[in-house]
Amino acid sequence: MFDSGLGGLSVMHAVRDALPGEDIIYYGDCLYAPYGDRNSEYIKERCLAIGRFLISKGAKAIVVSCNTATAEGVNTMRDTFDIPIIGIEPAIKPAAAATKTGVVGVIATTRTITSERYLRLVREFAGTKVKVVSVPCPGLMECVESGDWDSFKTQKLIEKYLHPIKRAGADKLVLGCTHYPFLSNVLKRELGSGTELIDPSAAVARELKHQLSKRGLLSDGAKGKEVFYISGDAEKHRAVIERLWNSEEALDLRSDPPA
Ligand code: DGN
Repeated sequence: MFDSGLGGLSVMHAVRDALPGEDIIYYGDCLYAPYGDRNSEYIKERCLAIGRFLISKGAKAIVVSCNTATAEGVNTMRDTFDIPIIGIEPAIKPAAAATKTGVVGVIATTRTITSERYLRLVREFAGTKVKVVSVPCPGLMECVESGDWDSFKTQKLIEKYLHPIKRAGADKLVLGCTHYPFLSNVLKRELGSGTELIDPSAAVARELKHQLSKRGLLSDGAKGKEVFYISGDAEKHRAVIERLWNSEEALDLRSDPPA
């Protein structure tokens, strides 16, 4: 699995729950983050470089646990590699199907919200019946990366980004960036109980399980291991990864390239 940083760990929790026997390699591309405001070519190149790295380490499938990288790079990865590549996308479809007020809010990176893939999702699943309020949120992923999950600064940023969504009367908030589930407490506090957060991580984990099982690739091991690779200096991120992954076991944390 990989993300431009540490947000993909929210998807990794869901994958670990669904597939307890699999070994997981997580690649956090912290040195090249954020992807959110980069151009498409840059993101595609990172996707290919990380894909090659994960396959060289024995990956039998890759989860692109980043909405931005999925929007820009998942097709290129599928054209290049012959293993299952599972992406993650803003969950417009379930949100549009479930909204009672007819208004869905989406928070994501600028790159995701302006991508062709995203615009197509909105056209296809919201159509003219459901109003989608899409808000790009520069700076929010950095709040997660720095461990700054509930500070005054983070609360203020969230208040600003949620304002148009609240004003429009949304009763569903789609978390369109894998960093944002780690901000759920502040998001819920700001929105109140009438708005539900929608996170597609569990659906991504189910899809991965389905793809592995279809190919007879499911592991029969009882307890899989986790290895965390970080581009650049992994130690700089240790404390935040420990909080986000929240395991009793010692982290197997490595730098790429090795320090
Ligand atoms: N976690 C990434 C996503 O889901 O889009 C975004 C991180 C970023 O590069 N801003």
